[in-house]
Amino acid sequence: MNDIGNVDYEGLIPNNVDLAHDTRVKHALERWHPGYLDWWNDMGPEGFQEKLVYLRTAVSVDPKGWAKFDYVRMPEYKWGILLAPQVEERKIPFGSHKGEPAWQDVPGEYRAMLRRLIVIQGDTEPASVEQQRHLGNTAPSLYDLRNLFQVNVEEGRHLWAMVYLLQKYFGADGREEAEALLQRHSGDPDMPRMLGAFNEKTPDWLSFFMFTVFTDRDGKLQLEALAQSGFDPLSRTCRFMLTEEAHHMFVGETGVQRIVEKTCTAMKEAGIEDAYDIEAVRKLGVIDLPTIQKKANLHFSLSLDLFGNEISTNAANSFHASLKGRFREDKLEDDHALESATYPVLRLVDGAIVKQEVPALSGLNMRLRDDYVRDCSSGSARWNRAVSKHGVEFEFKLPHVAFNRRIGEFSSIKADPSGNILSEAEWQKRRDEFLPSDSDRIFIEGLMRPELRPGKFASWIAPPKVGIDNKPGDFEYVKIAG
Ligand code: BYC
Repeated sequence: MNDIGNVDYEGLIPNNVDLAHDTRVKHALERWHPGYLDWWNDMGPEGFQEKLVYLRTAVSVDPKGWAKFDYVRMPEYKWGILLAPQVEERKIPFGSHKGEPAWQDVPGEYRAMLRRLIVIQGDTEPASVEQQRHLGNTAPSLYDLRNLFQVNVEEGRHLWAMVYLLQKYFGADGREEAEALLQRHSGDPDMPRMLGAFNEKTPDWLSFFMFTVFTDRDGKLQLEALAQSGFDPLSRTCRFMLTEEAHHMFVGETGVQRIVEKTCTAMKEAGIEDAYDIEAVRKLGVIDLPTIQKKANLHFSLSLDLFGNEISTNAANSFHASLKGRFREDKLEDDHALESATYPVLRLVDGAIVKQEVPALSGLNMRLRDDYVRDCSSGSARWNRAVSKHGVEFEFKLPHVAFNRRIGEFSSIKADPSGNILSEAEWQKRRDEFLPSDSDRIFIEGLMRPELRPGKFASWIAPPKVGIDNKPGDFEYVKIAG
């Protein structure tokens, strides 16, 4: 199991964990598989299940050669169980077990805590597929349609990754949790997904791109933190998942960038200088920049909620237990125990937003969130470069962390995107300046018409600079007629 670079595709479930010799887990996964396929068919991409899609499949966990491109029907995708190669003699990098050999089995005392982390991670993966299931019907091109499906099948595989951990290491409770992951559904009033942002709708393609920029990036940061885990199978699983997460953010960042480019080009051609002349810009069949900013405000603020509360005993406990580390823990230079350290956190004190030093262990969610915010600014910088290249005066900005929050201290106040506290009445009056309004939604919905001819793109988005797998511009990424 240790150094397997290539994947065994012989059995029903491709894997590099020697499932063939692990009959208990193999049978458990085989029992779970039909329910998974039912879920995929019922809750996965609507309308394209029988189509051939040009997808990338992992065939090795070697970083240089792990992907193979070919036409596949999505329900026949090789989901599989893939872990990054084991690092020989890996030591736990943080927490009270720092320096001990990484655990190959679940430490009994941390069983419940570890299971909770794995279940929450697992719950987000199918949730995002559910949220995106109608988007195929309004795809702006075959290129984008294929990228959506690539993201979807990989989220499906990430669910497999968490289910494997549950079934291999958590016995009967793990099997129950694996079933429940298929029973909760995004937005279901009775059995919703566990975290707020995963019960929101992804109604249009701008939302999809923003989701992959901001919410998948939460995935990246959380996976980086779990990749540090003292529980080695979780660490190895997350390390492999991270290789796929990067592509999801690429889809989002370049998706928004292509929308911004199309808008700026159309504005310049029509001689429109004022980015806020929304009516004139919309008449060109493109999305005005202020509306794009409002979508970014919405998805950024929803994603901040995924980092939990400002002060969290859960986060402190899972760090102390060496289960969940910090972003790139192994690159940080401190004692990796944080027993006496402090960390500055923005808090609400007597109705004002102030920075306070708190015990570093309790502030770990915020530390991860700060790393996240820094990482997000690379996305908005990319869009701003596109705007300035076209000579348009406009700047995308990430809103303040107190803006539009539902989790944590700022959920009890209203703030504008600059972090000024507003009264409830003022918020109600100005809300549509900051977040997509009904009329913005109706306008965007009106643009969402499918463009499924090879090489063609909807009016509101520019073509990509290069094709997937270096394919030419008119490549048939999804065989619609076949
Ligand atoms: N919604 O102590 P606190 C991804 C709950 S995304 C609802 O601050 P903690 C992906 C919390 O559960 C990455 N409830 O929480 C992206 C707790 O409840 P209990 C997913 C929330 O535990 C795109 C209570 O409030 N992975 O991979 O420190 C596509 C107290 O809160 C929320 C992970 O998140 C919320 N937003 O932090 C596909 C990693 N926030 O237990 C995939 C695993 C908090 O008291 N999860 N609560 O009943 C964790 O590390 C932590 O659970 C959280 C929350 C960071 C999420």
